[in-house]
Amino acid sequence: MATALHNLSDYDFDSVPDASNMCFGIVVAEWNSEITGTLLEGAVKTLEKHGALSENIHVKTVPGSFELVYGAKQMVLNGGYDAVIILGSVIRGETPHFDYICQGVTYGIARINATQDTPVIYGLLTTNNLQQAKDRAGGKLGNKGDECAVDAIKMAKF
Ligand code: DLZ
Repeated sequence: MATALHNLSDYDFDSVPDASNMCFGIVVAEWNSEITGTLLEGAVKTLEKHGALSENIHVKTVPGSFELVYGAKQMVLNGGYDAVIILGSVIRGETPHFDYICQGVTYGIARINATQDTPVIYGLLTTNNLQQAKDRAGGKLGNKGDECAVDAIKMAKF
């Protein structure tokens, strides 16, 4: 489970299906945009590396991670996507706000996955500080965006 034991950008290239006929929706949170922008870059680059066409990758932004659930739901209900990816970064502060946002997003996305037919990939970084987020957004532990792209292709094929 610990990302410290696993680089988020490492995977077996040949195990990933061809994505050239697939269409993806990505919802990105604007909060902590330094982090979420890098997650987005990784996700798009990895989808394209596996054949996805740029015109078949549709990106929408929402203000914060809490809004990712609404964004994903709209994409699932209206978009005709093979898979949807959510990308956000929640960094622990001094109040319990962190826990409420993380729980809300996690349950919300799980609920969409349990009730709808389009897979939603969970790219929410939930870290204790900014450095931990940087480590997972193109830093020493790879890029969660890469991992989400690979998972989106595999789930689209599923
Ligand atoms: C309010 C808030 C706080 C304190 N922290 C974060 C954060 O670290 N990451 C994030 O994506 N969003 C944060 N937000 C904003 C909430 O997700 C949400 O946008 C607002 O509460 C409005 O619904």
